[in-house]
Amino acid sequence: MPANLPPQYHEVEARLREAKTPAEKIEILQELLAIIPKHKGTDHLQGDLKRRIAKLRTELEKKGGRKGFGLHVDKEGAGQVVLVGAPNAGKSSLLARLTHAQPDIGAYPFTTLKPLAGMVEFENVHIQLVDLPPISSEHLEPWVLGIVRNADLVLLVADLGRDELLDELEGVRAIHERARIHLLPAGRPLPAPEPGHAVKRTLLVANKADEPGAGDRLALLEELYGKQLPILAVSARSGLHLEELRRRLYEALELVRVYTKAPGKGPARNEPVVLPKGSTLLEVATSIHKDFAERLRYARVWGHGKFDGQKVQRDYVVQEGDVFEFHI
Ligand SMILES: Nc1nc2c(ncn2[C@@H]2O[C@H](COP(=O)(O)OP(=O)(O)OP(=O)(O)O)[C@@H](O)[C@H]2O)c(=O)[nH]1
Ligand SMILES: [Mg+2]
Repeated sequence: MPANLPPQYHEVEARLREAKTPAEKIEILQELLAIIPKHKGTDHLQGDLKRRIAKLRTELEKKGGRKGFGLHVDKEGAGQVVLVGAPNAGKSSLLARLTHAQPDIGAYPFTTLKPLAGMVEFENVHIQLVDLPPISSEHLEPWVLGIVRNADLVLLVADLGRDELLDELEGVRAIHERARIHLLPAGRPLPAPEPGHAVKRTLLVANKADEPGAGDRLALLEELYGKQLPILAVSARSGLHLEELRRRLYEALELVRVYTKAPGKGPARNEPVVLPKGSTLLEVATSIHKDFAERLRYARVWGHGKFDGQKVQRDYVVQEGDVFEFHI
């Protein structure tokens, strides 16, 4: 063993001997990995720690831990957004800042082992945000990409604190491309995917904008990625642009909010019906209740494009902020 290990290493290593469950051991091994200095002299030790982590993970999965790992995250709210990125980029920190979820956050890579969802509030809309294990060629479980494939929007998280951020981003994109998942810019029309391929609206979130040198790295990122993906610099630590991020999530999901009212009453402003842009009146009614949709004759609308109380039919394409009074 190399002699230049910091003293904490031996303290943490002592805890490893006490650890009982594979999950505890993984956690401690990850801490050790974070502590050791990264240079040629520790290559062997780093490799050894990584191998032990991988072995324990396999053990956990065989024990039926997989069930609890949730290979699928049920959709909730107005849309499902997934946090995707290299290890340690700050995905879990963003989840913690934007929702009430309480993920594990660590100063070392591979902290997150399973998906965790929380709800982001934007005005009166609830959007589901799902934290995932990192995307890395060192270790990647196939179900992670399965969840990405099923999501409505991808937040690709880059780490402005690291000089390697461009290589890491390329790595993450390459892994998706190999899995036939194409990360395309949010805010532009999505082409229809070829059979067997998936196209995902993507927003590039450049996290850790508070780190020294972040401005220069952001400039580089904008130069190389600015034409390919919309970029928003944020800091989960300082809170910079997190409110803007909430709005961008809503916009990128391409939704409309409409309201319902009973005759003679005001609209229920805190309970929007949220549907994809381009939805019709019939789809609004169906999302409320199927029977109701079948019996729908017409609605009166209060909104931007129409005069107040104008009658509209089932095929009317609803607009942001429309208020409907249904008649059956
Ligand atoms: N300076 C700074 N540090 C941050 C920021 N966001 C997260 N961090 C730190 O970065 C480290 C990694 O954060 P996590 O949120 O665990 O990162 P992750 O992407 O979930 O990591 P994995 O689960 O390993 O993929 C922690 O030490 C965080 O405190 C930020 O905006 N600025
Ligand atoms: Mg994490």
